[in-house]
Amino acid sequence: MKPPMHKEYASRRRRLLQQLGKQALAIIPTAPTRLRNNDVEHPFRPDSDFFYLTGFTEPEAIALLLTGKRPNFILFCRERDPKLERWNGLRAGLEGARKLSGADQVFAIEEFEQRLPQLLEGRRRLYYAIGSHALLDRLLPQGIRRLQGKGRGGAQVPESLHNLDLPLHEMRLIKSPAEIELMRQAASISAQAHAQLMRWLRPGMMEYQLAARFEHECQQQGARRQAYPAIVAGGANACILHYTDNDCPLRAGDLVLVDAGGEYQGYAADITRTFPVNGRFSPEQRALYELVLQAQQAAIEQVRPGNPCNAPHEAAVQVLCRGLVKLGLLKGPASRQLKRGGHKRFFMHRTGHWLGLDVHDLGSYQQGDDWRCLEAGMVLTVEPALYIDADDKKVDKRWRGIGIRIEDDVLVTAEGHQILSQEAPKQVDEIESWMAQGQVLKA
Ligand SMILES: [Mn+2]
Repeated sequence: MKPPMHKEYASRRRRLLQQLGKQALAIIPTAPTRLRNNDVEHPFRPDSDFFYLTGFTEPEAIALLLTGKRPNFILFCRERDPKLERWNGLRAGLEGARKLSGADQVFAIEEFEQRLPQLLEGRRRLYYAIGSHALLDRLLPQGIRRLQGKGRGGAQVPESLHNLDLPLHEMRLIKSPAEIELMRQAASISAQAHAQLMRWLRPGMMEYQLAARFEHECQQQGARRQAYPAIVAGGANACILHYTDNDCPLRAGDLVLVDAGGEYQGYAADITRTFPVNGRFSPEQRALYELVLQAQQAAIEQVRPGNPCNAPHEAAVQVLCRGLVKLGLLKGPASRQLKRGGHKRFFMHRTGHWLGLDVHDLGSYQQGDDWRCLEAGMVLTVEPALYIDADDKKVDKRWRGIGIRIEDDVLVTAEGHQILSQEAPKQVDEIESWMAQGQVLKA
């Protein structure tokens, strides 16, 4: 991740603090490191909330935000250690971390336990996600007890515990111009990687080879991590929603569904394309594909400020029900199927989700009993699909084993919307001619 944009992070912290009330303290730890096997760790990725507020990317760090007084941003992190750094890589150290994060004070992480009671003193409201961090879950009650012990003279201990998720995740839901720029990059890099896969694919390749190639294309463009494990699903594997085995050969005559997105500077892309392994859709594949595409277009048209966030889903489901009746996959009339959710047999998930630092980004979908309304600066995926089970005896044989999903990343703008992932072809003709060019190149 790039050196942080100081002003941007400072303004996020300021806006969050404004919502926490007087004498509040928010404690935000970064993610713990996780062992993969024996002494090998999984690659570290900072916690999204922590990163959003600090821009600091090292493990073993805790941020404290305090309302009403200075210092109001205190960071605990690892000290420099030349011996360990020779083995495991450089650390920012306390001074480096102060410069990187803009913290008012920086202490060694080892001092956290000892300094905690003093930091809690005089704070009425404590914001912390209980149960999210084993060490803090143990240290916080201890720190409060120690403070109470010395408090016969009247030390102020926190009176109430609050969930930081609510104000913080509301903020994360509306992307700033700087965030939108990064998300544009993440989506563009990933969409281009999808396009490259289409041209590169040949029958007989393994699903995991496409996953590897996708990651390669992303990394070449600076998206160093994947936002989630890629789904590369040939033929009927596409009907498994979160298929990640990716270990089958891709056969001519089948479709392949690729749901993959790179992560750029912490921000996720989440894009799905479904295309024919041999470069040509069969009539059945084409009919279902056109229907999903039509549903996706209807859904995307509903993305604009003021519309309920469920509007894209409703539009997609309407198109799908009508189309499924027309193709004979559902019995009419379409309005009855729509009412009883007949489409759920073939389309069992929702049409999208928020997108941001997390691929399923945080923030509520409802306000009270109502769907919340879309606002400029939100980013969501639009991903209708159809999955016809290979063993579904109730449908004509020719449809069985076809799974199709088409997913784009869409920014809500003041005027309506903007598709961030449009560099990946999705019209039938466009895909076929683009793949044919690839076959010429290979010949
Ligand atoms: Mn998605």
